[in-house]
Amino acid sequence: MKKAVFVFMSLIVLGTAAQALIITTADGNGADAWISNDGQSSSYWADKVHNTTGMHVRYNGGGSRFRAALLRFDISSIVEPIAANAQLQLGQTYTKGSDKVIDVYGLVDGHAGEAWDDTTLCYNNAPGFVTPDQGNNLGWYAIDSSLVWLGTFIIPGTGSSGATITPPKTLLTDPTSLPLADFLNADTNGLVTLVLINAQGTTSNNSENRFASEEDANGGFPALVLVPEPMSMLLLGLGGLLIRRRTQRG
Ligand SMILES: [Ca+2]
Ligand SMILES: [Ca+2]
Repeated sequence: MKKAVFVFMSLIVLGTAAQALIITTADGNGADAWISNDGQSSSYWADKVHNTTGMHVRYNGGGSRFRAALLRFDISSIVEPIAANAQLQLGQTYTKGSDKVIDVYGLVDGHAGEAWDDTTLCYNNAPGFVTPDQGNNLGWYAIDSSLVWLGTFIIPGTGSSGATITPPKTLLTDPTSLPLADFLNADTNGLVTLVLINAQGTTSNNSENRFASEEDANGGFPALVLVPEPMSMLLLGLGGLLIRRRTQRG
C-alpha cells in the first residue's frame, strides 16, 4: 500500500512538473507593434510606426478608425509537438464599451514578411495588409491570402466609458474558439506571427482595445502559453489509480 501511494504521488508530481511553457514577444527574435490606417489624424495614417505599449486593436466598421496589432513569437526552442490546448495570453491595458470579438490571423509560414521589424512596421509595409479599395488614411483595411484566419477571442468590456487598466489585466484565449496548435506545429523556421483585428467593430461599439507590448514597464507582454494536454494529465492520474488498485487487490 505504501508503495502504491508513493507511485501515485510520484505521478502527480510528474504531472505538476510538466508546467506551462511561456514564450513572450520579448523572447528570442520575438516582436510586437501595432499599425494604423485611420482618419482620426495624420498620427494614425498608414505610414505611421507605433512600436509602443498599449497596442491598439480597433475598427469601427469602416470610414474612420482602423488599428491592428502584430505579434511575433520565437518558437525555435520548442522541439516537442505543441498540444491542442495552446493559448495566447494578452495584458489588457485599456477598455471601452461592451465585449468585443477579436479575429486572430496567422501569417503563412515562410512568408518574407515574417522578419518584420517593430521599429519600422506600419500599415504600408505590414505583411498581409494591402491598400483597401477606399484608399489609405480613411479608416478602412484589406488583407490578402497570406493572413489565414485562425479563430476568435472575446475581450471583456467594462461599460461605455474608456478605462485604463494598470497593471495590465491578464486575458487567456480559449483553445476551442482560437485553436493555435496546428498553425504553430506547421511552422518550419521558428518564427510565427499573429495578427489581431477587431473585424466586427461597429460605430456604436467603438472597438477601443489596447494591449501591453514588450515595451510595457508593468509587464503583461503578449505570450504563448503551451501546457501539457489535459488527456495526458488525465492518463497519468488514471495510471496512478490503476497501480494503486492492483496493489490493493494483491
Ligand atoms: Ca515592440
Ligand atoms: Ca514561420
